[in-house]
Amino acid sequence: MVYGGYSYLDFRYTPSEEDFVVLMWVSGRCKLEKLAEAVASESSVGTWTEIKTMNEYVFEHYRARVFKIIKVRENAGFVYIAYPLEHFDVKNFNQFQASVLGNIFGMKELDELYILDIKFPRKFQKQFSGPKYGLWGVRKYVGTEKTGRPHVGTIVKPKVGLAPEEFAKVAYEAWINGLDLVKDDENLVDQSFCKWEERFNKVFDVMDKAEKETGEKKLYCVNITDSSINRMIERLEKVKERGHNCVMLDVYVLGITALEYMLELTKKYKIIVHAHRAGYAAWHRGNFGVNFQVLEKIYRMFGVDQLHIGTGVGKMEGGALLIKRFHEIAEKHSGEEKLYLGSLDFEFEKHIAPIMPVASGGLDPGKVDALIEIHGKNVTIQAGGGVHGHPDGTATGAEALRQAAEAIAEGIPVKEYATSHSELKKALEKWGYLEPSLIIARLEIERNSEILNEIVLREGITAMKNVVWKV
Ligand code: RUB
Repeated sequence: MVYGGYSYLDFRYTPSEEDFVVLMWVSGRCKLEKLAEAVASESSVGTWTEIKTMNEYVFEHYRARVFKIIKVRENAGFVYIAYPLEHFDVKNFNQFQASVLGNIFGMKELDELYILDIKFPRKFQKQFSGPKYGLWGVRKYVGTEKTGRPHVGTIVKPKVGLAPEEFAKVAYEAWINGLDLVKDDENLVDQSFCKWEERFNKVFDVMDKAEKETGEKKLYCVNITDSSINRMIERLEKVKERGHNCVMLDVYVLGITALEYMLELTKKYKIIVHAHRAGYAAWHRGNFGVNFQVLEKIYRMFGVDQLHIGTGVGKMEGGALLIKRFHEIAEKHSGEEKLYLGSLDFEFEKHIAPIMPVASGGLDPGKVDALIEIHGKNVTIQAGGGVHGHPDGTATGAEALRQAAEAIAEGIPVKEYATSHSELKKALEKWGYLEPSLIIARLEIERNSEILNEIVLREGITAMKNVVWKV
């Protein structure tokens, strides 16, 4: 079988340590082999027809190789492609994206193209510096590296609309009542009713006050995201001038170029970067798309310090198994290949430190026990509605969330802790209690990985999405 005059199938090929390995789901209007060749060709050296300018050296050294195919139907299945390192620029993710995650999404013969996972060779990873703080740096800053309790935080709500003074009041109440972190929402930056500089100064003042009163270090993830690099730099300079140590970036909407630039500065200025992933799902959820685990690896390599990865129990997509995998990519050095999850094995270079996983979206204290089953204690638990929606308001909501974290640190079920902590009790009365056993049962289906694999091999990505990712 050939595409554009050349064959890209090479089932005897074993990827080398220096190859990128890409696992994808492909379906379309002709045989899977042909579709796989089309993708390999268009994403590496080829085009739709034979060309007189192709030579053996180019084909041998720079082409992609389809080294494995798992057919689910004649015209659909899982495709494994290896790309040689020499194909790509040095430290230029955009060029990698234009090749491997580029034209192929527009090819006529494809009905579905979903990039499940990418294994980045260690030599490629060496080009990136990773996070300056990461999980352990942030823990050290907040002072929790010994207790190991989860961090707790809130997103000031309403998302947008409060004036700087009102915003600062909410932040102060949250901090003095036990929260470690307060953040802007993804869509709050510099609107006329809440100008960035005024908000930042007011919140910084109350943060300072709260730190003195509580004796704890606090984080304010002030959103500096902007389509103008200059405006982001101006804000960063102001953050630095006041001696503040944390900013937030909407990393997906920024794109890699702006992100890389900003991370160089934040590392130089020793500022912690909280990464909100708003918009990632446009890539992650469709039939043509890229799974979040790919973005997550990139963000860790480039060096954000904390990253939203989903909850597994809250309002946003992603079941327990998938979110556990995202947690693994944030926290662990290496992980196993799991076909039923659509994931390849991974190993980070030593210097690419773990990042702090942020669980956020639809959380409240009653979900904390269940959440910990997925994430363990190395997690930042963030609740917006789940703090400000407490029957007695923000202050009591913050206390309740901190109590839930203390319960975890002491190894006491949140439900039990609530019997002697009225703030927590009221939160559970309002939102209920998610039994951790439900999540444990969901996680346990992994024990039957052979059965899960069988289902996925029989039904393809639909089973992955409906049976495994949503569980
Ligand atoms: C949280 C919220 C955040 C989500 C984003 O508010 O809306 O923006 O965490 O999702 P609330 P994700 O606590 O009131 O639900 O973290 O999955 O990217």
